Amino acid sequence: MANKPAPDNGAENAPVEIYDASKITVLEGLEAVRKRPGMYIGSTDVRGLHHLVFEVVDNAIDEALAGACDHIDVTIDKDNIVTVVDNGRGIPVDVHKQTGKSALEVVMTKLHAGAKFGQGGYKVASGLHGVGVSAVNALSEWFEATVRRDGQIYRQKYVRGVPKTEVKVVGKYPKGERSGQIQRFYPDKQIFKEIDYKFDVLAQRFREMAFLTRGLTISFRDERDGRAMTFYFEGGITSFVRYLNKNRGVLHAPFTVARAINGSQIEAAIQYTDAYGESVYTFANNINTVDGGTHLTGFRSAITRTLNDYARKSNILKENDPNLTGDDVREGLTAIVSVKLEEPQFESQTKAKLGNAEVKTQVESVVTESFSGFLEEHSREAKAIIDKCLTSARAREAARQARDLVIRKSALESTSLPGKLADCSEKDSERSELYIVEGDSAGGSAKQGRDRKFQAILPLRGKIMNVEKSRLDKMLQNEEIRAMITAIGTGVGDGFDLSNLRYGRVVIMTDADVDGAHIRTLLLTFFFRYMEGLIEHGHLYIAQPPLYKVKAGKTEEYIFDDKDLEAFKKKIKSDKIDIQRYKGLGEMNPEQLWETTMNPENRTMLQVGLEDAAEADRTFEMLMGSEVAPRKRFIQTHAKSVRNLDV
Ligand code: 0RA
Repeated sequence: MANKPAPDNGAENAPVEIYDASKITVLEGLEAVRKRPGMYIGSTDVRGLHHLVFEVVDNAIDEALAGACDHIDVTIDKDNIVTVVDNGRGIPVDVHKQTGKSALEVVMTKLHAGAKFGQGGYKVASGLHGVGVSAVNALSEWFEATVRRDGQIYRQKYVRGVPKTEVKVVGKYPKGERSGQIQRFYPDKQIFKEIDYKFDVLAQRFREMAFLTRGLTISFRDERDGRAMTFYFEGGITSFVRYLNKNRGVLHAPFTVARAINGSQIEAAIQYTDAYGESVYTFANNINTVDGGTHLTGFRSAITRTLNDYARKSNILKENDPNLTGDDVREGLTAIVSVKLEEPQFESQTKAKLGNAEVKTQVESVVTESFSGFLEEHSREAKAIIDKCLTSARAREAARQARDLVIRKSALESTSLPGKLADCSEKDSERSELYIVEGDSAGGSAKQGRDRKFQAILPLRGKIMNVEKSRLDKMLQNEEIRAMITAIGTGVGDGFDLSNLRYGRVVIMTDADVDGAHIRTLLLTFFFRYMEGLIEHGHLYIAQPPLYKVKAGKTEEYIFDDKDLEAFKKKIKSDKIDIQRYKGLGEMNPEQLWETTMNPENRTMLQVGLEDAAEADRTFEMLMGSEVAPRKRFIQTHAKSVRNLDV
């Protein structure tokens, strides 16, 4: 740092540091990040925190996509320091002509500077918000960048984005060892309220990245609790599809295609199962495009066209049979579509939807050509797939008839809401809430405890458990479910209309035991598949009743999980703690239920989101699907928590 005398600016104790013009721009750039972190990383909660990790890992993945790196190690140490090591080429350290600074310093301190240095190849678009590693640097109390390149080890350190050292040679590494980059940082507590990374969230994303980058190994170690996982998938997206279908009955071995076309790289893996849902996930430059886009459109039309053409040619579909519809060919379809583009265009800030028009035709032609070739060469598999589509078509027709019946019935009954519903007096849906409560006795407590002005109660009997193994379509014929649909008012499936929603909040309130969890999963899956709009627009919630009431002397508290119970025991240090465990909602009297779970002033509720549809889908298939073994395994691996819930 320059050490000239301070200019006379009239102030006593003026700062000694002198900023030359270039440094001022650097500071301005990164100061903007610190002033409005949300604009760069979305938020400063745990998501924003994870964003920092993803941003740094994405940079290493770009290096892997360029073919220069095949190992990435991520470590969170006991003090919450994150270290990301890769064996790529290392960020160049030579002096960058425009700025007179080391390229490393420019990449680390200038917003959006990274891309300029990349030569060719596809970019992960530097994470969701495209901010680059300099934003991570700005939001870190300290950052240490180490480069292994040309036999030398270079290092530069930063504090809140400002260089604290020059780029210095700190050592040599032996000939024959790999070059690479080591990024170490500690998120700034002035920015992040809490530093508590979630292992599962990070691991899931690393797994996804490893699937999407064939041959890449990502090792993840969490030294806070010693957990560690390594992801490497020789099969790339073929392995991804196998993973998604692990708990499903498959109709054939996965089919995969990978082809370059007009500068785009198109990959797809397809495998049909005997499940009823569709599990198609799309990616553009490794970004999970949850809202689909042109690659998904191209893929879907290729599948529909190819299966219809084949079914006609092979005479499985006769002259007078109608074509298979898009819905018919999507049932039981598991697929990954991954495209890599030099200039991806995303339609929203969140990058959830791909916009490049040319990609539709590219995906469509690659998939049509290769998938029809697969069907020609595998007639047995082709027949199994088309039979499945025909069964789906028939089931859909039967379901449509059943649904019509429900809708006709509910139209007839439209003036009469279900008898068990205890409605509220508030008619404005923005201010009203519907509690869906498991069991009559809990329903009774909720009815007495509620604020009848804005809270309605619909008790459900345990009976819906009986339909768990059947198709969700059958659920529509269940009386309890029909009462729920009528009370909510929106209708289901294609007939869903949010403007008819009768309650702004629909709250699932079940017991904290195994049956309660079961019913909750079932209801969530029902909402996910038939009233997705309810979740998408944030109207679905899960109530959080307390697990315990504890008393020690005059202190009395409600406790919501075992972690808090331990904390309470530590805090009180008395032998005489009276712990009452609530097994079911029915054990609480109406006042307690209101106080702890329903009163907006005290309660916490979980808002249900559409995120992680892949994992939710997997869990549902596992719990509800036809394969018994994985369900057993799931119950065994969760036996501990199940026992805790049950005592
Ligand atoms: C710019 C140019 C080159 C590599 C990199 C950046 C690079 C960035 C990161 C970020 C994490 N790990 C990284 N590894 C490399 C290419 C340099 C060359 O051509 O040798």
